[in-house]
Amino acid sequence: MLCYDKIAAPGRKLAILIDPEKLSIPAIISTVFSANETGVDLVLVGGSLVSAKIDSVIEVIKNNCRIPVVLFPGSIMQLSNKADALLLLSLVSGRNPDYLIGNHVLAAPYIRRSNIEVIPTGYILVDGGNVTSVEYVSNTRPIPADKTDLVVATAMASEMMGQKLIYLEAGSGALKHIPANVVAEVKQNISIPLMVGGGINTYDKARLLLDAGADMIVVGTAIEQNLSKLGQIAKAVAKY
Ligand code: 1GP
Repeated sequence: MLCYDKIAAPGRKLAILIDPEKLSIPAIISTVFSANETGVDLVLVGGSLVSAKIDSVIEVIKNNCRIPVVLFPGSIMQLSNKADALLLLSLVSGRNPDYLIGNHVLAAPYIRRSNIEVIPTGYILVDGGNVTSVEYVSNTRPIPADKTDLVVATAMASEMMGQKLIYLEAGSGALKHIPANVVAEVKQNISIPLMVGGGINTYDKARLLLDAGADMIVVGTAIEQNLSKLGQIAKAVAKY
């Protein structure tokens, strides 16, 4: 099954984010075991800094679980042909051409040769109450969280331009997750799947955003800090 079909399948889904620079290999193995037990649907791998060990991290993950592994690259230095799929992120909330198309041009021949499944993704950064790595590194401004109309229009434009997935991002470690009303409005105005991440660190927040219409939520920092949180958050995704 293609990773995209998994994301687009009906029902609530949970992805975890593993940043190779933030977790040791033993910690990654523990995380993956826990992900297996809690029914995690997808493992995203990526981060803001260059990781020399991205290939080996993906191999470790794949050797310890059967959950699809999807690249979530912070830069072209985080590509790998070991993963099952690639979120080809276009940072459509920003106006930095490198993150809209420039890096994609540089990476396209490598991506084509690697034969990896490509998922074109409209990546929308919304203000989460603090300056996150993605804002700083991409040198773009997030959309203010109360400008729901701008977030919705950005998501609509992404779909019209051919993106197959929308990722609403408050940024890793965001103080405030994407507001539920923003998730709901975006969901009502697009027909492609919706992923939501950034600052989701409790069952209640996960539940709120899934109830609002997120097809898949992404959790990173919470489980980096306390792996036992994964079980709690996963309950919000329990298949009804
Ligand atoms: C970051 O959306 C992901 O790109 C996950 O965010 O680390 O805050 O869970 P957190």
